[in-house]
Amino acid sequence: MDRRAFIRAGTVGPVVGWSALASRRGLAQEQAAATGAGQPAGPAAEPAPARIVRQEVPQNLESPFHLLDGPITPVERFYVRNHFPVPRLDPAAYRLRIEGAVERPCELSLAELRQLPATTRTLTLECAGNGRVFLNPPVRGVQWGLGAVSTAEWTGVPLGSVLERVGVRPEAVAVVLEGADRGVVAEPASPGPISYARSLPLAKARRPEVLLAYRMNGADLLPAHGFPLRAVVGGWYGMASVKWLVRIVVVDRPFAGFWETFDYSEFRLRDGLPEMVPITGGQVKSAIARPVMGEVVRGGAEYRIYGAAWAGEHDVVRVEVSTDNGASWHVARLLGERVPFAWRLWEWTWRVQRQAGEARLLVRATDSANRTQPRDRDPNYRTYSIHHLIPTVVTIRV
Ligand SMILES: Nc1nc2c(c(=O)[nH]1)N[C@H]1C(S)=C(S)[C@@H](COP(=O)(O)O)O[C@H]1N2
Ligand SMILES: [Mo]
Repeated sequence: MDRRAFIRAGTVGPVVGWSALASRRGLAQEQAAATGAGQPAGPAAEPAPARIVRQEVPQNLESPFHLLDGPITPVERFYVRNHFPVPRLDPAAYRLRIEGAVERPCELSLAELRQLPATTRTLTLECAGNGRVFLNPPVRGVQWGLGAVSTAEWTGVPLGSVLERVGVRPEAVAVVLEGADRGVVAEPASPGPISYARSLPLAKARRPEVLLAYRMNGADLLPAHGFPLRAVVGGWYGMASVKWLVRIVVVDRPFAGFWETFDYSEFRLRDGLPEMVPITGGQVKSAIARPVMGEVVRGGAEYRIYGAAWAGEHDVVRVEVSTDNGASWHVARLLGERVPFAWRLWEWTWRVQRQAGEARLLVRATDSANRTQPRDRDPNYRTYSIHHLIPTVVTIRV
């Protein structure tokens, strides 16, 4: 199908609700541009932009989810989520300060950090606002489509071993991670310029999936991803993985910072009453990479539907696909091996019916904690943790 046909397929037709939503935000067009009109990339294809620009300043870039072709996202396709302009840190002058409820407060240079025993882990990061463009009515915030989620191999020092070196005092309960980036937040208004900071309960901070990383997919971090040092908190939404990490404060009471109260919080019902709690571990979630919204598929042919599924601190145990808007479900094949705190790719081969029309494809995942994606949106999540089922509507041509 050519580029114009693809755009038409994505913007007109009886699927008014979802298509109109996608086209209003330019999603179908961006997908068309990024795929080179749905054709496999080849010498004749237009150069595909590596990422979709959701915001120029500060820079927020979405990974083109439909280009998913393996468990590791190349750095040039890894999404970028910034609240403030990227700070440029001089690696020679860089120091990580560790203070608060510790026996031996200290400052560590990059060279000192790199001398500590390092580990490499494959960890998935997803922005808690991923999928916001699918909310109806529209809500404020970066209008992410499917691709504010990516997976990399992170190399660095476990935060737990650094905490052990400085000696955590018995009264400590949490660890605040602070970045070097600063700015004023307009809505909700911050108390003047603030830095980006998030806390972890001590128990999570000590877990082996929490790294202070300086390498990503085997190369030094790029400025946009936190050079020279960032946290990567496996199993939690991305907001906890503080970039440009310059200070760690161990605290003796839970930290109610801006980025876990005004922002990145959701409602939990306690005794029937809504209570605001910080967003932490990821929901169970899956998404279809191919076909894309509005793609034309051939009736009577086989089509390999594929995508990824992830489940925060848990493992994906089952992925099911529906091609009839949820009336019937088929168990997809999980690809590769289980990697804790990383997404799992899956596939299912669809024998497309020999009848022209439209099909609404759905995917749903179930995890090792027996959580399954809900069909509909839970309003308690505010504008975050979007993991209800999002249809991919395709056109069947015979
Ligand atoms: N210092 C700092 N760290 C940050 C952020 C930020 O704006 N400043 N954004 C957070 C959010 S919301 C996400 S989703 C991840 C994104 O990491 P990435 O840009 O490497 O994909 O970084 C987190 N760490
Ligand atoms: Mo995020």
